[in-house]
Parts: sequence; structure tokens; C-alpha cells
Amino acid sequence: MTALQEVSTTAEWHPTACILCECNCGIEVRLGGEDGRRFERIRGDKAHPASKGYTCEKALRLDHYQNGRSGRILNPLRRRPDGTFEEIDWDTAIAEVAARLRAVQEAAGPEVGGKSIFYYGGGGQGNHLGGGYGNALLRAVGGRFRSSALAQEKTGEFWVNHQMLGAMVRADFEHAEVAVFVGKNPWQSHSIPHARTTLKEIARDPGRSLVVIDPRRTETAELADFHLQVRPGTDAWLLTAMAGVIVQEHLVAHQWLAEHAADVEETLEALAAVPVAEYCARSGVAEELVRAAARRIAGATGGVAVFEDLGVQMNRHSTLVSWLEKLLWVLTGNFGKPGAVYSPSSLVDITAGGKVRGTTPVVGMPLISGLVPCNVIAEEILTDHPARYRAMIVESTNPAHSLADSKRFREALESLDLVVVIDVAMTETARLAHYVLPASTQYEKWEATFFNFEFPRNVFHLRKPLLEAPEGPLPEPEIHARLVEALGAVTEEDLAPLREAATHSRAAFAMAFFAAVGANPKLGAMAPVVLYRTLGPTLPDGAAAAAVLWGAAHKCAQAQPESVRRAGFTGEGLEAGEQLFEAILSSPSGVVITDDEYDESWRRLKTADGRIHVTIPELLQELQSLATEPAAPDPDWPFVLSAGERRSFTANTIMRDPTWRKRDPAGALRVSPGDAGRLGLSNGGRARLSTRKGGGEVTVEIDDRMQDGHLALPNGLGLFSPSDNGDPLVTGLAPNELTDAAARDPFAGTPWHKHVPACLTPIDGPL
Ligand SMILES: Nc1nc2c(c(=O)[nH]1)N[C@H]1C(S)=C(S)[C@@H](COP(=O)(O)OP(=O)(O)OC[C@H]3O[C@@H](n4cnc5c(=O)[nH]c(N)nc54)[C@H](O)[C@@H]3O)O[C@H]1N2
Ligand SMILES: Nc1nc2c(c(=O)[nH]1)N[C@H]1C(S)=C(S)[C@@H](COP(=O)(O)OP(=O)(O)OC[C@H]3O[C@@H](n4cnc5c(=O)[nH]c(N)nc54)[C@H](O)[C@@H]3O)O[C@H]1N2
Ligand code: SF4
Ligand SMILES: [Mo]
Repeated sequence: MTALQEVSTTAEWHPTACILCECNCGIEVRLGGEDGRRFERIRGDKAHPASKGYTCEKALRLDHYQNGRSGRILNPLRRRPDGTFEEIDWDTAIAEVAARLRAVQEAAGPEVGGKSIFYYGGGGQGNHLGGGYGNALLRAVGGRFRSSALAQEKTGEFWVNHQMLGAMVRADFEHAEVAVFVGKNPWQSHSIPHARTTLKEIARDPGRSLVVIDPRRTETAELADFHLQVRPGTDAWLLTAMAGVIVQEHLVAHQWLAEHAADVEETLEALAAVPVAEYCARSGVAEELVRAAARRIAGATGGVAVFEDLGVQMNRHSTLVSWLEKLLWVLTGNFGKPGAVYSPSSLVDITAGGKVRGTTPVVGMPLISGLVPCNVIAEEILTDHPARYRAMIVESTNPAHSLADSKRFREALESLDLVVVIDVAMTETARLAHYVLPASTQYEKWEATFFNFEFPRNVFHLRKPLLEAPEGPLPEPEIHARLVEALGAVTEEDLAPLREAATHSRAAFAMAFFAAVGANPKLGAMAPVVLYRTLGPTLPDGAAAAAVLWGAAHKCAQAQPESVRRAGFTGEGLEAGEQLFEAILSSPSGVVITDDEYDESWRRLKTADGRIHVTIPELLQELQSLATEPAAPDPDWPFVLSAGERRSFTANTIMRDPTWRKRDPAGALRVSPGDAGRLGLSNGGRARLSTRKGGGEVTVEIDDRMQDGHLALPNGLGLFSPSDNGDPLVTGLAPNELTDAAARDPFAGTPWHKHVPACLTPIDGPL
């Protein structure tokens, strides 16, 4: 092949990223089809500094997102009184939405005002840029309350991190001697770089061990050296027993704790008194296996990496379990060294440090990371409390499907004065909106995520559009800018001098920008939109949406100067931030933004004394109450349903086209052979699944990986999609038709979706 040929072939591959899970693996797409818009071929992008060519099978079917039967919306829609929608033009949509937001502010009265306007979402698995601009919109209406899916899974863990470390943590599975997954199935759900390769390497290496805590013998558990097949919902007892073994068998890293930790004694005393045998029995795991796994963790010299996820975060005692999970690696000294737990750098910290920023206005729940717990949103709407939420702006999320108790959440949406949905598709939530504003897809605009947790070299990937957006949809930054302007929160007078400065040089712009926002805090609150409208138009290739990253790059360089410098951005003063920003703009496959030393993790701790604070009094109390908590099986609901399991063809509700699924087309309910036998269920047969909140029909899959009494329904099913004749088609059962918003963690308000009391009855009987 000649050099010229090579260039022309490789030029057909466009670098971008997969948007189906938080890994956002770099991919390359070859476009084709009649209109040149089909994703004809997709492969891993070897030039991506984090994923290095890795993908799973899901990325290869992304054409279904861009071109599938997904109910895409192309024009702004306004709901008519009879519930149908009519198309309107953008000017009308922006003017009416702005006017109605103002009306809601007024209706709420001077004291509550814009605080009655709630912002939900701002990004999914692949798109966070828009959310940056959404913040400005919320401020423009005087709003304060917001939330996202993080507040139904991660806020309990964020709160624990905040108490213990003042920093967010991840773990180095690539190098760990012992890898521990608690309620996490990375073979299917990934969340760590090149998950399957890493898992196979650990399994293959006799010097390394894999510990998996999961009631199901998952694909990950199958590779494990220690599979602790916990009884559903009893992880608190199991992990207490493990920590108890570490203390009682004198496996604690006392010297390390003396150097690095504080408030240790109370926790050690409590763990010394744990009845290990009894707690193992309660959790259904053989005591010897629990002891062996705890010893393996404590004995590792090459690092222990731990990851907890939905199996415990959406389950009983979730915040307590987050703390216990952290005790496993803290008591054994596994932080800030290779193969262990670390604190990553960030360009934008999505956890907001895990700080509690006040309470919700109606129920009074803590705003961990500034977020309203998802399970109380409906309660904060369906009330006559004067501070209730009266309007909701929903962006890039589908809460009518993803939040607990969909029926009640639909009622909540229907009772609001105004619902505005910004999405690419006519979702379950959009159907209930007053206005639907169509966004360009993630392959038609500049996009990025802030899921950047790599270590020691952290990576950021700004993606270029692959395709032009069709006439109609707009990128979110443009939608937010127009709304903010229509609300009068940013005026041409504010923008003109900055726009002028931007034509001179970046340095001149920086001076003018910092002076302007310094002099006018109101303008500072609108910074993303101001940057978009002034710096944005000067960025190359129409990358205006990246303007918000300019501020983020400067902050990153200021907050983490050494790490940024080691990554090659060596300029003095503001220069390092500029260099970082330029590198982000000009690296279509992603770029290393920081290069850490292992010690950096310690410097990121934000506790007053820089130590890890071991005891969390509220959780110590909950730990002690485990001793007397009755096991209360309910004969009316003999099963525990995990409502929302990640499988090889689930991707939240990002993929709406049912034909994207190569396996498990109906989204079957998994049932153990024992239970199926007892109930007379057959593989592929139909059954009725019910809970206190609802029910529906499911297809049964008999699965010998399930334990008796445990059922698993996939996430992301039960979506509407247009059928050939135009009628809406629904595939599978939506998990939150079955869940209960009141079933939630007392601290963080996170749901217990993995532990729904349920009942199952055959419909057909055996075939
Ligand atoms: N394929 C695919 N991957 C995804 C996603 C997707 O939709 N599809 N979504 C992404 C998102 S948003 C997230 S948050 C992550 C979530 O990733 P995971 O948390 O790994 O996903 P789940 O399958 O929901 O739950 C993990 C495990 O919890 C187990 N479990 C159930 N009950 C219990 C229990 O009582 N105790 C314990 N210890 N475990 C229990 C289940 O058996 C399951 O194997 O996945 C991401 N990746
Ligand atoms: N019962 C139960 N419920 C669960 C879970 C569970 O396990 N069980 N898992 C929970 C978890 S962990 C999560 S993360 C949530 C996920 O649920 P949600 O927070 O609702 O997020 P997604 O399903 O990812 O929704 C993404 C939305 O973004 C839209 N979209 C795609 N691209 C774009 C774009 O470029 N711009 C805009 N504006 N929109 C776009 C899609 O059409 C879709 O409506 O579900 C939660 N709900
Ligand atoms: S689904 Fe996740 S792991 Fe799979 S290719 Fe996409 S980003 Fe990577
Ligand atoms: Mo999630």
C-alpha cells in the first residue's frame, strides 16, 4: 500500500467514543449508506489514551442510536390540551418556555421564586457538556434544586468518601494483587478500563486473586477465586463479618493506620465484638470462605482494589455498606500505592466533593453533592407545601422511566405547572412534557464526559461531530444560551466587550473575562453561556460548545499544577491552563491531562489533618443495630427481585430501538432452576411478576446462576418505540413500574431497587 492510499483509507475512520457506559471507550467509525450517515463499521480506537482500542460488543451497534427506530424528534414540540403535540419553531419555543418559567417563579411567590424550578439530568453515560450550560439556566431562573441519576446510586458512597477522605476514590485494578467487586458485575457493566481483559488477567495469574460478592454467579463471579454468594440484601452482615475477621485475627495494618488515619479505635472496638459466625450465617456464606477471603485481602502486599456498585448501592443498608467496603481497604492499608485505591484528578468534579449543601425544601433530606435524592422528588412535588417544586427542566435523562415508582412519578410530572424536556427522542418523560426541545445527537455535536477517573495518567476526550445535525435539533449549549438570553440574564451589553477581547488574543480575553466576572457576580453565575457566546465563536471547527472547558482547564491547572505539568503542560501562570485547553481541542482521540505520582492521592485528601477518618458515628450506630435487626421474610412476597440488571444488551434507555439487542430480545426475568421447578415455569414461558407497587408480564429465563428466592429483571426495558405501522411498541417490562420510592436508604435516600419484595406466578403453566 502506498503512503497516499494509506492516508485515504485511514481518513475514512472518524475518531469518537462509545456513549453506552461511563468508560466511553474511544472508537473509530466508518460512515456509509446512501446518505453517508450510517455507522457502517465501528472499531476500537487504538490512539485513545485510556481504552487503547478496547471495546465490548455494544459499541459495535451504535448505528441503532444514531439511525435506529428510536422515535427521534426533529422539531420543538408543544403539548396541546388534549395531550397531543404540535410542532413549533425555535423562536416560539424559546420565548414561551422563558415566559412560562417566569410565570412559575411568580406563582411561587417572592420568597420561593425560582427555587420552585427543578433541574433534573444534564448528562447521561456519554454527554456532559450540555449540563455545564444547564447550570447557567438554573441560575438564570434563580433555581437552587437539582438532581441526576447520581442521587439514586452514588450519593451514599460520596457522603462516606466525604466523611472519611474528603475526596473521591477509585481503584487500580490493572495492577492490584487482590481485586474485590461488591455488588458489581464488570464483565457486563464495565466501569473500569478494558474490564474483560483486566478480569481475565487477574483470573489467569496465580499470584493474584479475584473476590466477588454477588448473590448471582455472574460472569465475573465465574472467574473469581473467592465468590461470596451472599443472600440478597445481607451484605451489611457479610462485610461486617469480613471486617470483624480482619480485626479479630489481628490482620489490621496498625502501623500504617497510626501514620495515616484518625478516629480508629471506636471502629476497631466495635469490630472486635462482631459475632462473625452468626453474621456469616445470616449472609448465607460459609464462615471458612469469609475468613479465607478476608485473610487474602489483609495478606496482599501488592495492593487491594475494591469497587462497590449497584448490587449494594441500591440495596438495604447501602450507606453502611459503602463504609464497610472502605474499611476493608483502609484497615489493611490499601490507599495511595500501586494496585490499591487512589484519588483521581479531575477536570470537572461531578461529585462536588460529596459535601452536603443544605436540605431539600419539603422532606428535609440532605443535598449530598448538592443533589436532591431521586426518591424524594415526587414527594417534593405532590404536596401543597409552599416551597414545592412547580416546574421541571429535564435534560438528557428519562426519569419517568428510571426513577422509583413510575406511576407516582408520572403523577408528579402531570401535576407540575411546567415540564420542559431536552432530548433526542420522544421518551417516556417527553410524552408528559409541556415542551420538548430536540437536541442534536452525540455524534452530531461536540461532546465529552467528566467520567475521567484514570490513574496515574488521567484522560479527557473531547469528541468532534461525525455528522451534521439535520435541520431542527440544536446542541444543548445553544438551547441554554437562547433561554438564558430570553430570560434577560445575559445581555448583548455584557457580551460585546468580551467578544471584542476574544478577537485579540486568548490572554486579552482571559484578562477581560476575569475582570468582568469579578466586577459582576451575576455574570459569573452565567459564565458557561458567556464563554459560549464570546470565546466560543473563536474556537476552531465550530467547537463553541467546548468554551466551558476553557474555564475547567484553567481550574484544573491551578488546582493540580504538578500533575498537569508532568502531563506536559509546562507553561507559567495561566499558560499551563491554556496549553491544556489547546491540547483538549486538538486531540480528537483524547489526551492525558494529568500525570500523577502515587503520593498525589494523599495530597488530594480534604480532611482537616490530611488523614483518613475511620469512624463515622452515624454508621457505627447502624452497624451496631445489625445485631438486633430481625430478618422478616414476608410470606406474601416470597421473592427478592433485583429490578434492573446490566446485561450484554442493556444500556439504560440510551438505545431505544429494540432491534439493537442481539440476545435476550424480550428482556427476560431470570429465575433459578429450583424456583422454576417449584412454580412450574418453563424457559421462555410467560409469568406474572408483581410487587406492592405494580406488576406485569415477563418472559422467563431459567438461569442456574441464580440462587433460589432471587429474581433479576434487566434495566432499560419497557420503552416505547415506533413500530412499522407507526403504533407505539413496548418491549419488556419497565423495572420501575414495580419499585417503591419509600424503599430507600435513611441517610442518602438512594433506592433499594435490587431488593424489591416480589411474587411470581406462571401464566401459561409448563409447556
Ligand atoms: N451492559 C450495560 N452496562 C452498563 C449499563 C447498562 O445499562 N448496560 N449501565 C451503566 C450504569 S448507569 C451503571 S450505574 C453501572 C452499574 O453496574 P453494576 O452495578 O455492575 O450493574 P447491575 O447489574 O445493576 O448490578 C450488579 C450486580 O449486583 C448484584 N446484586 C443484586 N443483589 C445484590 C445483593 O444483595 N448483594 C450484592 N452484593 N450484589 C447484588 C447483581 O446480581 C449484579 O450482578 O453499569 C454501567 N454499565
Ligand atoms: N429499577 C431501576 N432503576 C434504575 C436503575 C436500576 O438498576 N434499576 N439504574 C439507575 C441508574 S444507575 C441510572 S444511571 C439511571 C439511568 O437512567 P436515566 O438517568 O434516565 O438516563 P438514561 O436512561 O441514560 O437516559 C438518557 C436519556 O438521554 C437521551 N439522550 C441521548 N443522547 C442525548 C443527547 O445528546 N442529548 C440529550 N439531551 N439527550 C440525549 C436519551 O434519549 C435518554 O432519554 O437509571 C436508574 N434507574
Ligand atoms: S459499552 Fe462501555 S465498555 Fe462497552 S464499548 Fe461502550 S464504553 Fe466501552
Ligand atoms: Mo448508573
